[in-house]
Amino acid sequence: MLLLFLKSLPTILLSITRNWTVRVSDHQRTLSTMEEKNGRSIKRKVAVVGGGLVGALNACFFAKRGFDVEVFETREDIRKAKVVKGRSINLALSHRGRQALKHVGMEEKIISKGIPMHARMIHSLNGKQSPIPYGRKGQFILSVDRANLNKELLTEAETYPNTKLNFDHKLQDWSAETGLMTFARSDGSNEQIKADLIVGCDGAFSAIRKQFLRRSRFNYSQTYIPHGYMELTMPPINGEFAMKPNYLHIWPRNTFMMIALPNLDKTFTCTLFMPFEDFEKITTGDEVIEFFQKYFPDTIPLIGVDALKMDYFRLPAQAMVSVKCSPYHIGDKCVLMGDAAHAVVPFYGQGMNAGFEDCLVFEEIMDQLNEDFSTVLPEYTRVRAPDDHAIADLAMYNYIEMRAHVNSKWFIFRKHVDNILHFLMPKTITPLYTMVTFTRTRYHEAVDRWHWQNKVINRGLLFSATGAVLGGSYLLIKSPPEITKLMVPAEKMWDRLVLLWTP
Ligand code: FAD
Ligand code: EGU
Repeated sequence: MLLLFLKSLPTILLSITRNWTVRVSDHQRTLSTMEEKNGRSIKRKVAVVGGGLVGALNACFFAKRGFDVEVFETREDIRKAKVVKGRSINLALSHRGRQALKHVGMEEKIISKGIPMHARMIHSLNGKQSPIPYGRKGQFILSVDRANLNKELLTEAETYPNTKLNFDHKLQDWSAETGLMTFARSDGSNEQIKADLIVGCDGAFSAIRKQFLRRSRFNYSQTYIPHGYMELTMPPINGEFAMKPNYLHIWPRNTFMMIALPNLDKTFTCTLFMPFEDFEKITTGDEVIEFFQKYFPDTIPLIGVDALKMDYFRLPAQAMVSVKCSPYHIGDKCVLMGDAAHAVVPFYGQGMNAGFEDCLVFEEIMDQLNEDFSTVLPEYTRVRAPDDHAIADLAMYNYIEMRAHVNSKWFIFRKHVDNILHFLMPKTITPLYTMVTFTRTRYHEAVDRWHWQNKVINRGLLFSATGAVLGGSYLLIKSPPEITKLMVPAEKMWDRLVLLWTP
């Protein structure tokens, strides 16, 4: 009897799960992708909301596991679109992002279209350029094109027979109780779709997250920084890059900063970071040139006076927001990843990298806990939230640090100090950016280690200073005749003090 029951269990389960999708659109329809294929076990349905960088990568991860994946994206298919509007043109891809891409077999394809950046190039006000390597020879980051990366990931997701991409599907609302989602189409119609798991990858202004906000014990904070950003294109000169290509170019100017990353078409995308109020002060083309003449004079001939005057007014400065929240899940129904879970300010070049690593961490937990959503989701929040919060804090910290007192001299000095200490004590001191950029050290552990290292460095400095004072005193006592020459007579000292005080 029991045996009979066990034998028929698959069939029973099958009939229960058969109608996993209920599409109730203007014309009600039910998807029937669930036909049994040669008795293959039925997989649950995962809806990935948002077909941006993290959503497209996540689709690959879930498809690889054999889930039935559907991606829902507001925009039209960017592979067919003529003009792609959206945030930043290129991004710095580093180790964490690469490891995630590698897991779905996409690393080679993406890096082959990336431009390695082995060092920063610091531009001083007087036009001097100073390279500061990121690390050893093999340590570099890559400048990748956002649109291309997104397209490649969507195409890769689509190669799995168990994936379906739905464009022109804007999530309006969803129910945490039933998992029923409502999408708006551009023709004014609505569609309702149900899934076993909803993965919210819909960016910093996530519509999925809205349901989280209505629940008790959900922590949420968002901060807009006073800076905005604007992208300017530096064209090639005589068919060649206008500056050295394999660098991340930086113009640190305290409250203002510009960064430039190379593109495959031999242009650079320059991103100007500046307080909104300063952006608003500049209202004419001549004022733009005047401003650049004062702070970024070396870039004027490279971008071009006319282009600069045009580019600056093409789009208003864009805002940057930092979002932290927890938990990342609701029951066994829904989980947030990428910017939807943690938007970070771009001052560590880690937003996408962290989002890609989210997918990889989720994947690792799926392995550990046998794809049981009811345990995987809480575990994911437990493991991942402290790390995402740590990178959000770090990026914000770096923003505050850079705008407070980082000019080119300070930037060069600090990076050299970091590198020298690392060279002297490679086992004890690893620069923070190295742990963040070139390892998969958990972000929160990198921060802990950084604090610990700073303590060691400060103790070392205190120790050296004490040693210097003691050693100096010893020498003075040992050879007193020498000192009388160094000492300033009392009356002379008085003159000096008076001089100091008189304006
Ligand atoms: P998004 O890229 O925002 O994608 C979200 C997707 O969801 C979009 O396609 C959107 O259309 C869709 N969507 C939104 N709402 C809905 C809805 N209601 N229904 C359906 N679909 C919806 N990161 C780095 O790692 N390195 C860098 O160098 C770097 N530089 C940056 C520079 C700047 C100026 C900025 C602003 C960010 C930078 N970032 C960088 C961060 C990076 O851009 C983001 O972390 C990354 O894009 C997050 O990807 P995402 O898929 O989570 O979100
Ligand atoms: C900002 C905007 C230099 C792309 C942080 C470094 C960034 C990027 C740095 C943008 C900086 C700042 C680091 C990388 C990277 C540096 C880093 C910042 C890429 C601490 C497209 N930042 N960015 N730190 O060390 O670790 O070179 O828009 F100016 S890559 Cl702000 Cl490594």
